[in-house]
Amino acid sequence: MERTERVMLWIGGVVMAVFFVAVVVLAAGFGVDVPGCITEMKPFERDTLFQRTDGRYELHVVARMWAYQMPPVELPAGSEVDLYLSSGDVLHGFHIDRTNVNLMAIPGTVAYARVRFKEPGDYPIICHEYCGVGHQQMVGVIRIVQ
Ligand SMILES: [Cu+2]
Repeated sequence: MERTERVMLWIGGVVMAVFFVAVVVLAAGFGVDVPGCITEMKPFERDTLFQRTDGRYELHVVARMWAYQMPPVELPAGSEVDLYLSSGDVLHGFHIDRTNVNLMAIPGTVAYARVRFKEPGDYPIICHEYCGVGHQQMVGVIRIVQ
């Protein structure tokens, strides 16, 4: 092996190590979390919102052509929401603007994400997966108040 090849292999290894450390630091230090798909929970048919503890809520949303079936959501700033998403018909998207929540509503499964709403205001929800002729009307909102 030539010296240049060895040097390039070392540089590649160091760059990969730096990226790995960056991913670990972001995941542990900044709470970056990858949304998951829950396999042990049966898909639900009804939307619900309830308070689990002080400042912590659980929201169940059912996506159907062409609306999100969800209760009116008005929560205080600083609330942490465990979000469970299911689909009643076809594939839908679920993106909450100004957050990192970006889920797929897949029929027969439940998607999960946890989000904290720090700032008051309206957080629009949009479908980012083409789901039929009414796709562009598929919106919702989460209202956060002081
Ligand atoms: Cu859609």
